[in-house]
Amino acid sequence: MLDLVSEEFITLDGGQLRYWAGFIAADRRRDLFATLRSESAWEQSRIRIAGRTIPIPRLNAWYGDADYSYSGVTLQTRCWTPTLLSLKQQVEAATGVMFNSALLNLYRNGADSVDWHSDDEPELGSKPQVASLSFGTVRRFELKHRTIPNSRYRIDLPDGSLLLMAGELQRHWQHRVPKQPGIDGERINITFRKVHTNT
Ligand SMILES: O=C(O)CCC(=O)C(=O)O
Repeated sequence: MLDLVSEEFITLDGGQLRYWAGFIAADRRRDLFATLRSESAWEQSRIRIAGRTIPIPRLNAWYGDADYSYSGVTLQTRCWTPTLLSLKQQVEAATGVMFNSALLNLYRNGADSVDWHSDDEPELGSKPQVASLSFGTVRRFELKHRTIPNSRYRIDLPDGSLLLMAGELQRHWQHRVPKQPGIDGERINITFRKVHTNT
């Protein structure tokens, strides 16, 4: 069956979001969540802050063709699973953007989060396009402009949604998934990226 999924364009000051609310068909979401949850090589990464090494508040896993590190965290690269490859192809067909890597995040409950950052590592190129696919519990996704005070945007990302961060968004904006006390359910997020290995 052909699923008709509508795309929404959200223009921010100096950046762009493209959003598909029901990108993954409703009858596939539960199975995909279960497969990603059980098949992925979840790791507890640690970062060094003020001389102390602390666990980050989520689990993650890195799949793809290239090594990757961010905020001092280096993740072991795993080979694509059939599930991830097929999701990557679906995302590429919708967005027209080719990816060679995926960072998976598992938020175990509302105490897990990712703090303000941009996906602007040099190996992602000058205008990184990052496609964010969500499964499971709805979590809030917030953006704030780096220099324009009070310039913020937020969106609740539901099960099966796809958000593409495009244009110069990573240069001008930061994003985060804040803690949401009271949320019990798990969420898996996949960010597909293009890592340039020869820069
Ligand atoms: O979980 C999300 O929606 C965002 C994840 C994220 O910001 C990242 O992996 O860089």
